[in-house]
Amino acid sequence: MAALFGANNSFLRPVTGELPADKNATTQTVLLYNNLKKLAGKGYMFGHQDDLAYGVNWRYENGRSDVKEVAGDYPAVYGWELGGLEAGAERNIDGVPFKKMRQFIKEGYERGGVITISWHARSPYGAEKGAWDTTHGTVASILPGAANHQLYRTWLDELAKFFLSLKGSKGEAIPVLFRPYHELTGNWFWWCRNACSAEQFKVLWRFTLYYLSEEKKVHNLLYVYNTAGDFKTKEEFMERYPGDDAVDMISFDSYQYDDPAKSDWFVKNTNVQLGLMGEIAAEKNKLTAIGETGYEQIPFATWWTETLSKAIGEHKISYVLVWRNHGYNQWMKKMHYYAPYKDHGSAADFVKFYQQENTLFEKDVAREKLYE
Ligand code: BMA
Repeated sequence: MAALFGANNSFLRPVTGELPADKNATTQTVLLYNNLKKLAGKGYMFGHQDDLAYGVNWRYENGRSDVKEVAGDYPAVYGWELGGLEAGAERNIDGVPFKKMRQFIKEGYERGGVITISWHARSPYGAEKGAWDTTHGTVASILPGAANHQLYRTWLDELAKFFLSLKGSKGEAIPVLFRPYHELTGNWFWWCRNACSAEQFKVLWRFTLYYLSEEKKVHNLLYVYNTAGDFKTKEEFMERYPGDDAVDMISFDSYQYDDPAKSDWFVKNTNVQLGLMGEIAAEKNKLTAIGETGYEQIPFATWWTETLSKAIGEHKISYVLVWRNHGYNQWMKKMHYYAPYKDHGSAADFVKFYQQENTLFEKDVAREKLYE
């Protein structure tokens, strides 16, 4: 987009282009928002959670990425996770030090990639269950006027500090697709459908946006509404939608659990859901994405071109992100990964997926100059 700036200061927001939910969003954030709208017509970006931090059988080695070792290119979208930051932890819920995360975010952004951040915030009650404590009415307790509201503000203070510390080489704030309270239609987190009313959820969302942008002056966020993969109608998808003025992107998470050799359920269902979401997005002029997906361990050699690619089909979305490559997970007692690594059984098919015209990796998005 040919941006016009209000003054001779590149950090001021452009006076042309549509503004996102945060009307004081920074220049680069507004540019990203507008550029993503155009990019969706060309293809969808591939994203991977924690891509630069670790992979199957390695941890914290400069420049490494399982995706790059297979495809020869980094993902276009980097997913990161803030769970634990609200409580002042030095490492997130999956052991990633926030200091390193900040550096990885900068690296990805400087190469032209897109950053998205989720937040498995701990419930103030269930220390052990963390985000997965659904028994205490946590949402009601943190809303304005309620017992834990001041505590909630301190959580957002920690997040604000982190967001404001994300700086590019010219000192500009790095834009982030912030996806809080993800899978909100599920029944496993304290912000899910079974643990709060639709009204409470909307207030939580709107307060969060207000507090971060107005009180903490965080202006580098685009807000991503994200349901679980369980909706069958537009009404179900939208039941807890906090409002057009509070959301920039709509999305859902959906994983493959059955065997794609025996069932095409994932392909069909995802297609239908993308259709429903696409209609809403067109009506409301919002961006769209599959916030998380994957087939754990990818035990199907052609999952990328035969399943995922078909599941997305001709739908115009901004990105699809696969979850993290933890490797062997002691707690789960199994291998936990969603992107292929070198010599993995689906690696050859992933290269084909990479070569498809409509899949965008880092080199593709670098050419698009999403922040200019
Ligand atoms: C889940 C698993 C967990 C992890 C959580 C938050 O899907 O990967 O191991 O702690 O996401 O990242």
